[in-house]
Amino acid sequence: MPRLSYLSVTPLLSACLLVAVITPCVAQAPANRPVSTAPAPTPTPVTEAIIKDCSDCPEMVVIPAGSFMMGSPAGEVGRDADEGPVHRVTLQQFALGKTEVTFAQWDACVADGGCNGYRPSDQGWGRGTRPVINVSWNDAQTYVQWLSRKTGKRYRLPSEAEWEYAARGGTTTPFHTGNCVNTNQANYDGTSDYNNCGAKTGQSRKQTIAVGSFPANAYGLHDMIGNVWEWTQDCWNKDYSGAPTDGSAWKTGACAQRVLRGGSWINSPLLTRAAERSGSTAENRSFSNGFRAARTLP
Ligand SMILES: [Ca+2]
Ligand SMILES: [Ca+2]
Repeated sequence: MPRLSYLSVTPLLSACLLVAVITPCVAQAPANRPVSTAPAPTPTPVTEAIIKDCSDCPEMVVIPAGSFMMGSPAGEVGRDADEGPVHRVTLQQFALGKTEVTFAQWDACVADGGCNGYRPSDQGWGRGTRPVINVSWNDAQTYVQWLSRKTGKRYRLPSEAEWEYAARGGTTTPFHTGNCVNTNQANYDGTSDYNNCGAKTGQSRKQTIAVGSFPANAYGLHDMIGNVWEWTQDCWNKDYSGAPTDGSAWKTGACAQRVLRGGSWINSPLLTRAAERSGSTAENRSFSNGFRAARTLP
C-alpha cells in the first residue's frame, strides 16, 4: 500500500487522493469522460482527503476548518445539563481517524515496541478489525505517542469539541442520521427506543463489531454513533461554562477523569447522541471504551 502524506488538495485531487489509498491516482484521469445527461449523483463530501502516514497507521480524514454550536438545545430529548450551555466553537482543520482504532492497529503498536507492550483482552469476540477495547485514556496516550514517534507527525486524541464537530458533520439533530438512528446505521442496544422514533429495532448485538460496518457521516467518519465510547483529550467538567471556544482541549477541571463520547454497543440510543457526554477515570479499562486518533495539520 502506498504511503501518502497530507497535501493541500482541491476537491478533484481530494477524490483522487482518496482513491489512491487503494489504487494509483493515474486511474482517475477525468479527461475525455462522455458528457452524461443523467441526473447528477448525490454529491460526496468534497472535503474527504485521506491521510495514511505508514502502512500500519490508521486512515485519517481531513476535517475542514469551521465553526459550530456545541452542545444540545434545551428541547432535545434525553439532554442533561452537562450538554450546555450551547456555545459557538471555531476550529482549525485537523485530521481524525476514519474509524475507531482497531485491535490490528493496536497490536501493530505492541509488535513495534510501543503501547507499553500492553495487549488488551478482546473479551473473546476477536481482534482484527474490531475496535480495540479495554484501553484506558492513559493507554490511548501511549498509542498516539507511538504514532507520532513513528511518523514524525503530531498525533494525539481529539479534543471534545473536535469530536462533536466531526460527529455532527454539519447536523444539529440528536444524531448525524437525523432525529433517529437504527441498528442498520450503528451498533447500539436496539431493545430500547429514543423519543419513540423507531430506534428500538429489537436488535442488540451485545458486543463490538468490525469498524466501518455502517455508512459514514458527511465527513466520511464511521461509528461516531455507538460501537465503542471514544476517549477525548479533555478533562471532565460538569458543563460548558468556561469551555474553550477555539477547538482546543479543556486542560482544567476534574482532570483525573476524562471525557468519553459517542456511546457504545451496550448503550441505549439516547446515550449515543452527538451531544451526549460521559466521563471516566483515566486509568479505567472497559469493554465498552476505545478511541480514535487525531492529528494536527499540517
Ligand atoms: Ca447524559
Ligand atoms: Ca464510536
